[in-house]
Amino acid sequence: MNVTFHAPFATLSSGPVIERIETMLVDLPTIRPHKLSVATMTGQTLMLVLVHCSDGIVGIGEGTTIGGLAYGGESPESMKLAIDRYFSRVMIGEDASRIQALMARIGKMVKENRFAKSAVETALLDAQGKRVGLPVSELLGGRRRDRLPVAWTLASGDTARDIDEAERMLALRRHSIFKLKIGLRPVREDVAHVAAIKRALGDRGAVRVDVNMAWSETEASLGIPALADAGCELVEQPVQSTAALARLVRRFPTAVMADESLHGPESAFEIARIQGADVFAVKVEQSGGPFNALRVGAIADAAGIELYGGTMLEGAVGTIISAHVFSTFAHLHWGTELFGPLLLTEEILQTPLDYSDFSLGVPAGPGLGIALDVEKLDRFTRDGSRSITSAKG
Ligand code: MUC
Ligand code: MG
Repeated sequence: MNVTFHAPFATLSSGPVIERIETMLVDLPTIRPHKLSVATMTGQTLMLVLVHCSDGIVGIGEGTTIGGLAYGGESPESMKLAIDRYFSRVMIGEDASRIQALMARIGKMVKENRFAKSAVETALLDAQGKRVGLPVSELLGGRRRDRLPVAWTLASGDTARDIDEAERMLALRRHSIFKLKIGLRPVREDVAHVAAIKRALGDRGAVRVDVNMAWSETEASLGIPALADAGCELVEQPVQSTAALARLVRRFPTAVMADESLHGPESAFEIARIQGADVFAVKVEQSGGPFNALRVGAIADAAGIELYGGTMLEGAVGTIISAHVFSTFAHLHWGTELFGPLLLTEEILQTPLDYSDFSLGVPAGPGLGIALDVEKLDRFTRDGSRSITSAKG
């Protein structure tokens, strides 16, 4: 009898290695000004990262913020710098197929920088999916759904214009769930704005609001019951403080959702521990990448907290990695808001995403299942922003 003995910690044969990392900033206009309480956006900057591997496969990832640094500690420019200068030196020459191990190594050398990590992890997953011929959703445990409901955000700043926009979305059968951005005006004016939109839409459209932390706890105490009376079904991040959010959850029956308070698994655990939200807006970038977004989802499930698939108003790449992640969630009670590419004037994919029947199709091809339109990207890439880092420096 032949018996083969294996060394207990023998390393497996090495897979394809990372040869080059390319980054660029792509500036795209929005179809109209997008007014949030933290910023008014007239354009969006995508930080794209391309991971070139020795087997000829290239993985794509995206990092996107809202209003530059208005929403958090990272900007597209800071992500690009972090990847060019610090991530690359950890990644180049490493096995591209050992994604979790590589992300752990990066985590030792690079603290924080959740959005940049998310972009890089996305690119590695895209490459691995292309390599093994599977959609990223299958690498993440397997999709449970092929389509995701998609909300649209009404944020023109004008009630009549928002109603027109909602009517257009309903007629196109693109969206029937509407998230209204409020918090810039006095509470009473905001409530009147929400009530007017809900009155116009009736049962044809669901109405939710996102306050983006603009209210004090006192304002929220006034606003939440008035919004509920107006027919609003969900209030997202009305206040900044996690403790105040938890108090509001206890005081009002209306569903209250955490967004900015969530920064990945540890914060998810902390909010779950204090029963500080009814719903989590899971965002892949805010979570620190696809794997951490899955962990946030698992914590929510264990705590009985409902889930919503959030967006950082990403372009196509960031939107589709989110779609792959959200397609695997056991429960997705509140649907998603993966409409980012529809807010941009330019199509950057060879084949546009499938937005129809009030939902987004999760691509079925290998990796992310999308292909960039390179000519279009070249046209919108910020001058001098494209850089390539390789072993030669
Ligand atoms: C946020 O705070 O949720 C999501 C939709 C939108 O219009 O803004 C984002 C950010
Ligand atoms: Mg939000």
